[in-house]
Amino acid sequence: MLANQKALWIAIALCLSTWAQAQTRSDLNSLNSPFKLPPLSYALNALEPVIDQETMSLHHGKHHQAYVDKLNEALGDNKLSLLEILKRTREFPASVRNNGGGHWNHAFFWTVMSPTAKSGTPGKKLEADLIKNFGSVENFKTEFEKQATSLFGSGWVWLIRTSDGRLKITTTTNQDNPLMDVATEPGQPILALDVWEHAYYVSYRNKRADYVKNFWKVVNWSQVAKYHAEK
Ligand code: MN3
Repeated sequence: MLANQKALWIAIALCLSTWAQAQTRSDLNSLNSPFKLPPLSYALNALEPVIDQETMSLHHGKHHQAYVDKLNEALGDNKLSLLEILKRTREFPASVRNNGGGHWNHAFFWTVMSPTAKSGTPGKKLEADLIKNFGSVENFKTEFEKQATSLFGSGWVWLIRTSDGRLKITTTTNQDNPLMDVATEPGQPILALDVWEHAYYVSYRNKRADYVKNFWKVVNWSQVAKYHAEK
């Protein structure tokens, strides 16, 4: 009994640590229903002062959990991978599009952030590609911030790779994302920022621009570089 329990805990710990390191886009895409809330790979207060603990607790534990629960409910007996859902949102009720996007977007978003001290730099390959596509890393950041602050209402800002290999900054409304069949600017996500008010209102109130500017302090560049390296 005790040995079994120990084995179980080791298995759980392995699953958790696998998720924490796993991160490739295809790992996320190939998750199958019924879906589960992925654990964070850092503490709820680890992103302070950029993102406060209360925001992280609500955002991960309540908002993201609700997307997962409602997605499972909406899918019923349909057994699909997350990518299959995103590619077929037209076939499903709006709740699948909204909550499927909500689950993918947040699961991705948590991984592109890390505690301040570890955030690092884009690395040579991503940096070179940013310079090629935007002129400089600073120009890229300025353009990303501009789109993040000018997006009306709730949505997301993305750095994507388009099918012709260019890097591009795009926005989506609500919980849509560039992988969806309904995306007007499709591409492979490399970086994402949630600009729904629930992502920043506790600390920043109506000052979205301050939240967006501070976001760079917690960007997990080594993970973003992994997404960039992935085709
Ligand atoms: Mn959110």
